[in-house]
Amino acid sequence: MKQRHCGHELVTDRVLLMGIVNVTPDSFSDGGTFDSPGAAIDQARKLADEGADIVDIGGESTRPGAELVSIEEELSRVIPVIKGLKGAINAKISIDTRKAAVMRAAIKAGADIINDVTALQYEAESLQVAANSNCPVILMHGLMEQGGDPKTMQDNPLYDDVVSEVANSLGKRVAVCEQAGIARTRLIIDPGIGFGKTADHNIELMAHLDRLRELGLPLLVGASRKGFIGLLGEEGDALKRAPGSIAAALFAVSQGASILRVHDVAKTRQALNVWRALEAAKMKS
Ligand code: PT1
Repeated sequence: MKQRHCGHELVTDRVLLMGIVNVTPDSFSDGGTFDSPGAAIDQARKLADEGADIVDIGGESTRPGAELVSIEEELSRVIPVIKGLKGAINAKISIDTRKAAVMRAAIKAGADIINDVTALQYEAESLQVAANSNCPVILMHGLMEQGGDPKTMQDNPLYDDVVSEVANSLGKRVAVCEQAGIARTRLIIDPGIGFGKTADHNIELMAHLDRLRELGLPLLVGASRKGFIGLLGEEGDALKRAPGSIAAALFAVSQGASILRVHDVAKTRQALNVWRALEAAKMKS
């Protein structure tokens, strides 16, 4: 088995599960059930009890077509949740935001990890906020070059070679981060499945995750319940996409992914345990 951790502080040879906690009224896959701090805290606790290594707290939906939210609104959604979870769960807390002020406040409230779907490009200040913290940072590819905003990112995503372009773009962001004083051992890369990508682009990226692994950093993959799973699995209802999501998760791990961002933590862990045991038995014989 290839080493996944690259000397990284967060990642070991055990695949980490990041459980998704949307603190948004318009969330695509949980119907806005978690739009109050209490409900989001309960959901995060449930995911931690299911064995999530990380809970990812997001107050701004970045799914295709989503509307912008103000800093004040985003802060009022996520900060009470982070404060309510700090010290109350075993899982680490990541803040899913592209706003520097939200990162700063979240870290102060107890967030352990920065997860930015714009790879710290949405606001100039974000690089410094990340550099001044000690947090691991997830750098996701999201087609910022073509004005990547959730509202328009799916309008007409174009690539000559999606795998090379995502790898090059992430490689550049890694270099910028290192120059800004963010140690390489804090960086995690993510192809950004569904962000400015057609289903074919997503499939191409999933099939060539090994090319992203060449950057020598831990790889996070978030495919859970997304549109391309619905397409391949022929399931229009995002809430019914756990089986397809788990298939994608296992495939991603077989291609070297270290962290999986998922809705269904217990189900994914069960699948991973069975798959890993069988793989280990195969290696021995
Ligand atoms: C992700 C991710 C994320 N995804 C990271 N953070 C979302 N690091 C939010 C669809 O096609 O993959 N990595 N934060 C959710 N975004 C989407 C995108 C949800 C596309 C749904 C789709 O259905």
